[in-house]
Amino acid sequence: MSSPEEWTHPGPGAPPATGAAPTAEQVIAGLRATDEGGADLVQLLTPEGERVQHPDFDIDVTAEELRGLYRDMVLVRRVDREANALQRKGQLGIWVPLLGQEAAQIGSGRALRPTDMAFPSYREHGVAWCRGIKPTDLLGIFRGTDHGTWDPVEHRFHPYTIVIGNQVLNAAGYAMGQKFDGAVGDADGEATICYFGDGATSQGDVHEGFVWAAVYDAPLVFFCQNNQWAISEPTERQSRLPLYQRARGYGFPGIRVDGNDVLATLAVTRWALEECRQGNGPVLIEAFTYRMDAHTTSDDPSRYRLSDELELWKLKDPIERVKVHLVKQQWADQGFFDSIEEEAERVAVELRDYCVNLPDPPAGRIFSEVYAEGNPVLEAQRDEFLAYHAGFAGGDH
Ligand SMILES: Cc1ncc(C[n+]2csc(CCOP(=O)(O)OP(=O)(O)O)c2C)c(N)n1
Ligand SMILES: [Mg+2]
Repeated sequence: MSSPEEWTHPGPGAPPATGAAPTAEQVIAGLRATDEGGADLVQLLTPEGERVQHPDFDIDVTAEELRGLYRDMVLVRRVDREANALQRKGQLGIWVPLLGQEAAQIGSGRALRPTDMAFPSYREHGVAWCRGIKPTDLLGIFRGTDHGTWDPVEHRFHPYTIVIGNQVLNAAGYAMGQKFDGAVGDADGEATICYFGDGATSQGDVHEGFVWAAVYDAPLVFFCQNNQWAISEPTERQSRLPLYQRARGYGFPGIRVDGNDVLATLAVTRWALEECRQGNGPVLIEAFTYRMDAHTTSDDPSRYRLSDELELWKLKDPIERVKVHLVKQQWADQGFFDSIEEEAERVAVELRDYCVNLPDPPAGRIFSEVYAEGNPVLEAQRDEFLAYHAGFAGGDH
């Protein structure tokens, strides 16, 4: 077997996928990234910017809506690049890039209604944008001045979760609550979306979340961003079959969408959320995409993947195809593109200024929101810590 599609879609007479381990050379060459996601991939906008039809998941978007999606993607990419640069300048402790995953995040994020709930992992800066969280509010966690700045109830966006797959359990419980509260069952129903990666699908928490959501018909969209890598581990080390097909074993639908296609992602996520609102959840979406940058700023992907893989995925860039389509349709002119660039620059300047001026929190802050009520052991630790700090020039910091 030579191609990843053959590993995962064996033809008649071929050995079953479970027996078809890729060779070391295939893994190192990153061949999986050269395919288009297989026959079942839902796509509405090709990498060349051509609009294609799909029998089940079509969508009508106006010129204004598409310009809006383009603006979202350009701005979150600019935020991402700026934050990455701020880490390089020593202004952030770490940054988790979203580069390449803008369409997966904006397409799904814009499918949500204000009443829906979202559970992110740690890379969902684009979804945060769609939930009305200011880019500056993302910085405190990565500068180490805050545990999480936004109000999860107000924004209906849970704090970032670093423990891989753990938010799937939180989301399953939340969605079961929506069901028990009777918030599900018609077009006005509520739904929950939960974001996790391809690597997370190997975690026990994700399996448990799938089981609970399935047997309680929870209104939960499992949104897996298959960006082909879990730090240095390729998807071949997570599964012997395409991830969306896992859903079948749990008894709910699984769909693979082109995660670099904002229209297809919007259409599929809207459909999945609607299914959940009506009480037909859960649904698994596998957004087939690519992590174009390092796992985090602490990672060096040149140690484990070849640059030709990245070059191939650059041809499938999620923003470029929308730009090409807007131009072809004459839905946007140069003035529009220039104005978005100017806006992106303003957002970046604001982000920089905010970051370098973020005050250090008082030393006792890390003790203040651990328990709802007083705790003598923690208070003793806090007092000792504060006394230690007071021994330095500058005191509290
Ligand atoms: C329970 C747990 N195990 C290990 C880690 C270390 N870790 C952080 S990110 C990561 C890879 C996750 O890959 P994936 O789920 O594909 O998400 P991506 O980072 O690609 O978005 C691992 C193993 C962790 N944070 N939590
Ligand atoms: Mg991944």
